[in-house]
Amino acid sequence: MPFTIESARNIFPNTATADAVPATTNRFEQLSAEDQLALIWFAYLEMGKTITIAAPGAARMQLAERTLNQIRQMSFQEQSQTMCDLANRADTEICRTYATWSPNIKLGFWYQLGQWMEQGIVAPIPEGYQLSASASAVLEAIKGLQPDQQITVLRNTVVNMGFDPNKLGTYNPVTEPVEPPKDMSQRSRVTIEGVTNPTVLAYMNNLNANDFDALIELFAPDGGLQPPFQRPIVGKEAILQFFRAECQNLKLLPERGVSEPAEDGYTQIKVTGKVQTPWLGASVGMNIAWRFLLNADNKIFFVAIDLLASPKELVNLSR
Ligand code: 45D
Repeated sequence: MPFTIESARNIFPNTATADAVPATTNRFEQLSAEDQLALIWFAYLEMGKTITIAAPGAARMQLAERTLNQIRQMSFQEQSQTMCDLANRADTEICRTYATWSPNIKLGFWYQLGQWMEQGIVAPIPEGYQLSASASAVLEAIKGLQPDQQITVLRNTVVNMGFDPNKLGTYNPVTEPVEPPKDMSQRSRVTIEGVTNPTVLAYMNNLNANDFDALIELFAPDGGLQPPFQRPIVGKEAILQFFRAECQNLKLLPERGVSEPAEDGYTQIKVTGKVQTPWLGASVGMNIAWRFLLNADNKIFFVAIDLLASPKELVNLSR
C-alpha cells in the first residue's frame, strides 16, 4: 500500500517524545485566567535565573506596537482586564488582533509587557498573590521539566492565548518580514553521523541559511511537515508559509541518524540532534528528532519534528 501522510506519521514509532509538554499545557489551560498570568510570571522569573531571553528585533515589535501603546495608556485595572481577556480567549478587539499574530510576534508582545510589568508601567501581579493549589502544582510540574520542555510549555501558553483564530473568518496573518537568505559565503554545512542523503543534508543547510525557496523545493508537491505536538502541514504552499512565518534564524545541529529502505522505493531516515531558537540562543539546546520519509525521487514526502522525552533519546535510532 502506498504511503499516506497519516501512515507516514507512524515511521520510527520507537521515538519517545516529550509528552509532559502537552500534558502540562493542558493542565495549565484548566486554570483561571488570574492563576495563569501569575503562574507564567513566576515561571518566567524562575527561568530568568538560568537563561536570558533575547530582546526581540525592532521589526517584530513594530507589528505589535499599536496594541502595546494602547495597553500602556490604560489604567492598571484595564491592563489587568486586558491580560485576563487574552488568557480567557475572550472576544475583544485586542484578542482578535492578537489572534492574527505569528508566534514570534505574540512572544515579543509578552516580552514587552513583562518588561513594563517590571518597570511599573503595566499592572504587576499583585504582591503576595497566592496561586491556587492546582496552579501551584502546575508550576511545580513546570519547574521539574528540562529547560527545552519548559520553554516549549511557555511558548504554547502564549500561542494559545487570544481569540480563537479559527473563528476569525478570513484574515491577514501578521508575520515578521522575511529577511534575505544568508549569503553563500556565510553558510555552514552540517555533517550527520550515519546519514549522507543529500536531501536531508540540504534540508538542514537551507533551513540554517533561511533559504526557504531552496528548502521548499526539497519537498514533494503533496508533502507534509509535522511540527512538534501539531498536526501535519500539507502541501508546498502551506509549508513555505510556515517556514517564512515561524522558522527564521533557527540553528539546527543534527548529530546522528539512520537510513533505511521503506516500501515503494521510499527511504526513511531518522536524525537526532539539537536545535537552538533565536530567543534563547545556545543557552537552551532542544533535543530533537527529525523523522523523514523520502519518496523514490528523493523528495520529502513527510518530515516530523519531535521534541524528545530526554537527552537519552538522542542515541535511540531503533525502529
Ligand atoms: O501571561 O526542522 C509574563 C520547526 C507574565 C521547523 C508573560 C523546527 C504574564 C522545521 C511573564 C509577562 C519550526 C518545526 C506572559 C525544526 C503572561 C524544523 C510572558 C523546530 C505570557 C527543527 C512570557 C523548531 C514570555 C523548534 C515573554 C523546536 C515568555 C523551535 C517567553 C522551538 C517565552 C522554539 C519564549 C521555542 C519561548 C521557543 C521566548 C520552544 C520561546 C520558545
